[in-house]
Parts: sequence; C-alpha cells; structure tokens
Amino acid sequence: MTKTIDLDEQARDILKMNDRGGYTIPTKGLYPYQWNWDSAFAALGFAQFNCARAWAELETLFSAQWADGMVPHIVFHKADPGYYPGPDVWGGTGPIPSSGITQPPIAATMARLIFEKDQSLGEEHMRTLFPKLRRWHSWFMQWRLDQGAVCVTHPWEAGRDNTPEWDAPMARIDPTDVGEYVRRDTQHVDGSMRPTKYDYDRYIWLVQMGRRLHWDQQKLLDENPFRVADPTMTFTLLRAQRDLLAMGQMLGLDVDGIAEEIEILEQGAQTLWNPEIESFDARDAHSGEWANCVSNASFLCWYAGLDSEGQTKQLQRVLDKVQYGVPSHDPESDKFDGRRYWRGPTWAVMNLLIGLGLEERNHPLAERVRIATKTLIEESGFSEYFDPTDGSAAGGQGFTWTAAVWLSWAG
Ligand code: 2M8
Repeated sequence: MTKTIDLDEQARDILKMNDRGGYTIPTKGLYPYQWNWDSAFAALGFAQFNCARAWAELETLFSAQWADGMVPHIVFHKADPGYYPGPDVWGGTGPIPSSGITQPPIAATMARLIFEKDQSLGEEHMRTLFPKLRRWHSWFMQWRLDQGAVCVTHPWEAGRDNTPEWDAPMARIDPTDVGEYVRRDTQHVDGSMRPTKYDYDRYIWLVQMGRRLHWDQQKLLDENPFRVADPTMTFTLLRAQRDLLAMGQMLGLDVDGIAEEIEILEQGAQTLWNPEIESFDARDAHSGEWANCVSNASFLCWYAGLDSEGQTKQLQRVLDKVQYGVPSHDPESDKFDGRRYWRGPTWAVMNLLIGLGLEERNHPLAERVRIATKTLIEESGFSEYFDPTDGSAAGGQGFTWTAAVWLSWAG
C-alpha cells in the first residue's frame, strides 16, 4: 500500500518535472521537445490531479496545427541542440517550428476521457478543440488512405520507429546521398537499445525528401517510396473518429460526414487482416506485400471497437511466451530483440491502449495486461520501455507517458 502511494507521488512528480509550461517533454535530455502522442498521454495523466493543466497540454499541441490540418509529431517550442534532427533539418511549414510528419491520432480519445472527468470546464475546452480535431482527422482521410486503411509515410509516424514491419519498405530506400550528420540519441542512452545507423540513414533521408518537397502531400504521395498501411494509425484513427462523433453529438456540434468516415475506416481495418499469419498486420501500400508481423499494434483492434477471435489467440500466445507482455514484436520471431526499442520491448502506453480496448469489451485477457503493466512499473520504475522477458528497465528514465499510464490506469 505504502509502495503504491509512493508511486502515485513519483508519477505526479515526473509529470511536474517534465512540464515546460503548457507542454510536457517525454524525458529530459533524450527528448527535449513536445511530442504529439506523448502529449496526449501526458494530458490524461495530468487529468488525474489537474484538469486545467490537462486541457492546456492539448491546446498547446493544437497551436502547432498546420494550415492543411496536420498536427505535427514534434513541436520545437524552444531550440535544444541535444536532439537530432531539430527544426532546421525538418523545415516544417506550420505556425510554430515543427517536424513535417504526424503521429497516432489519440488526442480525441484522450480529450473524451478527460472530458468525462471534467464535466464543468470540459465542455468549453471540447468546443474549442472539436473543429481542430475534425480537421486533423479529415487530413488523414484525404491524404493517407489505402483501401480505407491509414498509411504512415515515415517510420516515426506510427511512433514504433524501428519495428520489423518497416524492414522490407526501408530496404528499398537508397540513402547514399544522405550526407554527414551527428546522432544525439546514443549520447543519452546505450546504442544497443536504439535503432541502428542503417535505420537512421533512412529516417534522415526521408526527412530530407519531405523538406525538399516542402511537405506538400500531393508531391509526397507521388515520390515517397515509404508508404505503409499500418494497424497503429488505422486503429487509433478509427477509435478517435468514434470518440469525436460521440463528443460532437453530445455537444450538439456539426458531425456531418464522420459516421461515413467511420464506415470507410472499419472496412479499411479489415483489409489489414493477414490470413497467412492470422493476425492484423502492416501492408506495404506500394507493393501490396504483408510485413508478416504480429506486433503490439495488431492488438489495438479492441481499442478500435473490433472484436477478433483470431487476434485473441495471438494475444494469449504472446502473453504465455513472455512474462511481462505485451511485447512490441512477436517473441517467437527471429527478429525479436527484447531490449531494442520497438523490436521486442514492452511499452506501457501501448498496453494502456490495448488494455482499455479489452476492458471495454469485457475481454478475459484485460486484467492480465493491466497487471503485467502494473508489475513492470512497480518493479522497474517509470522507464521508457521494458524488456518483456525479465521486466528490466530500458531506454530513458523518469518518462512522462509511463507516469501517465500509472496514474490513469495501471496503478
Ligand atoms: C520515439 O521516437 C522519436 C522520434 O519521433 C525518437 O526516437 O527520436 C518513439 O518511441 C515515439 O513513439 C515517441 O513518441 C518519441 C518520444 O517519446 O520517441
């Protein structure tokens, strides 16, 4: 009991420590800016003790929304040489210096959860956010669909940077003209827990291409060799659209077209079912090839409101295989690496989304996912991610989103 109270306090302290005034950084040193989905999780964390601060987090994020509706994946409020690639490399064209890509759209869902805790002030904030969320979701619908599933155009967009799902499309990129650059991430954490130079050359090459094209979506659609229909984006957008529709209806706002978009996404989500491996999977939008990967994003189907017996079997299997699930990559695959970032480790934030979906659908595995996450944090603290085989801490420490998961769900 005392331990739990201490952890509550520690989690609140982490949020306050990473608060830069209106926005929260993921962790000091490694990630010194505002990240899109990290911020939405931070808002949910703040809502457990300070709803006004939670709304401020989302409003600051949306102050960086581009004219075309996109909400960038990093907002560079104040330049910091400790992170690469910074604002000058990205050349984002929004109102505040930013990256040129986006991240999983979970803000509407987090806003709805915060609204449910804050009925008094919440309505006013929701009314302000609603049209901005609507424009962001419409941007996805306009630019990112492949057979109704949502595509990523850079491995960083799905937030699962070096997952094996990108291996084949990444191999087609020739980054020989990328030039010299200095990575900063490996100065903060051990390189064995980070993506490789092979990956980084391609990440930076894609950024250089986007910048050269001034982040024009039509030109990127024509030129970008990396376009993958992804379960993270598809399931999170489907869920976000459902939440937006519910909020709009509750507040009597204009929800015209959202129900139709939900239908498109529902059909799109089904196109990500790979019958060969019997799992939701990523599909290369250029070649049509499957990634043939069971990842933690495959388990977001319940969060998106979709039941799946096949996916339940997969979840049972991976949870039986490692003690501290849900692993980001299939522990029975030869590409599984328990400490390398999105190629195996367990991420508390993904578990939160997976767990919420399972709980809402009264799924028998729901409690198992929550308890695994709670145990990880109790035993190894507020780490960026964890080795699913032994539960040890990995990546950055004092991490905002892990603290938010503790306060809002796992603890
Ligand atoms: C990681 O990604 C950034 C690039 O966006 C990086 O490695 O530099 C990912 O884990 C991503 O999901 C997360 O939002 C970000 C900040 O925590 O770090």
